Amino acid sequence: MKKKIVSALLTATMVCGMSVVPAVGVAAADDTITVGFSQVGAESDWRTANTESMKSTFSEENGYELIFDDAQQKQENQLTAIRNFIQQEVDYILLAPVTETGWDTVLQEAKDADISVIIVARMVDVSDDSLYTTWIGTDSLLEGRKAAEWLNAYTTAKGIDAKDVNIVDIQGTIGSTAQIGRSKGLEEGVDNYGWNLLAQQSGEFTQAKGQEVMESILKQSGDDIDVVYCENDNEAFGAIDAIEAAGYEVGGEEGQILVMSFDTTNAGLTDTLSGKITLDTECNPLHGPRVQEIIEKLEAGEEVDKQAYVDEEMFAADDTVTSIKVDDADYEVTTITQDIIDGRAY
Ligand code: GZL
Ligand code: ZN
Repeated sequence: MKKKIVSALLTATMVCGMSVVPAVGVAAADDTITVGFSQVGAESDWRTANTESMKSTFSEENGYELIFDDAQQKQENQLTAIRNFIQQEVDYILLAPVTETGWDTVLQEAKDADISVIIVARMVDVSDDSLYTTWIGTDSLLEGRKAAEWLNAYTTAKGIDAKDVNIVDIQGTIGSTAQIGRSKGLEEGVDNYGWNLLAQQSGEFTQAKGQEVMESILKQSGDDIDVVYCENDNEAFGAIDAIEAAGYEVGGEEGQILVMSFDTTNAGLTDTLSGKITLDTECNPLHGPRVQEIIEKLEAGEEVDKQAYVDEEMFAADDTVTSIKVDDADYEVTTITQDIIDGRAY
């Protein structure tokens, strides 16, 4: 536990636009930085990679003491964890919020205790954004829009009329940033291109729930389904099992059910290579190094941006579509190979 540095007022003098911050009166302190991390749970491969990235970054040898809490996807457990971190007077609180709302009170308590809160991966919807220092995340709405543009380009290239595209949306945890953004991206595509949205139901980002939801929707309208839009890879694994168990084939060809997914985990890209998943849109879980960069800046008294996005790619089973456009920006669609999978960090 780093003793609270009693630092005299750091005076910043502006010299031609660059702030020079002399360290004045900073008492010596044991320099271990204590970080309390409230993690959503362990619901997906993406989450496992995210946890691993944080644990390997905030290690003892790197000068940190990490207090890790797995909330099993329950907000009340995250609230308890954050209050424990405040009690333990940690130096920083990292929060991966299970859903966007319900954080104002506990973040006010952290602010009153003068503890910086860094939001990771998903976003919080709070009345006053001074309740957190910064947010490291991924742009889930852009991810959804990219996937929808790909679907339009893919069906157009295959000569499929939009009104013949019947889609099932297996949503993520309702109210989480990733679900809100990915669902919205698809819904905009439905409005723009005229696809039919047959069903939307939450698969809670897990394989088991994804399979269960897919089974029930297949019973109702199996023969009508052309596309299943899974809001993460683990839902896709479950949906594929259900589709195949019901006697249908997954894939991008005529008569098959086309599966789209998000996260580009190792297992997800392996299914893309085999053609079971036709498009996997990346969502990068490796937030550890970026959060560490932020903490080091804060420790040095530097300003940090309120939001930092990471770049994300798209991987497809074939080269029917090689690039798409969202808001005048071009995004490459990479045909997946085993070499690419072998060369990735997760
Ligand atoms: C994305 C993250 C999502 C992943 C899922 O930022 O919140 O939660 O896409 C995970 O795999 O469960
Ligand atoms: Zn993302």
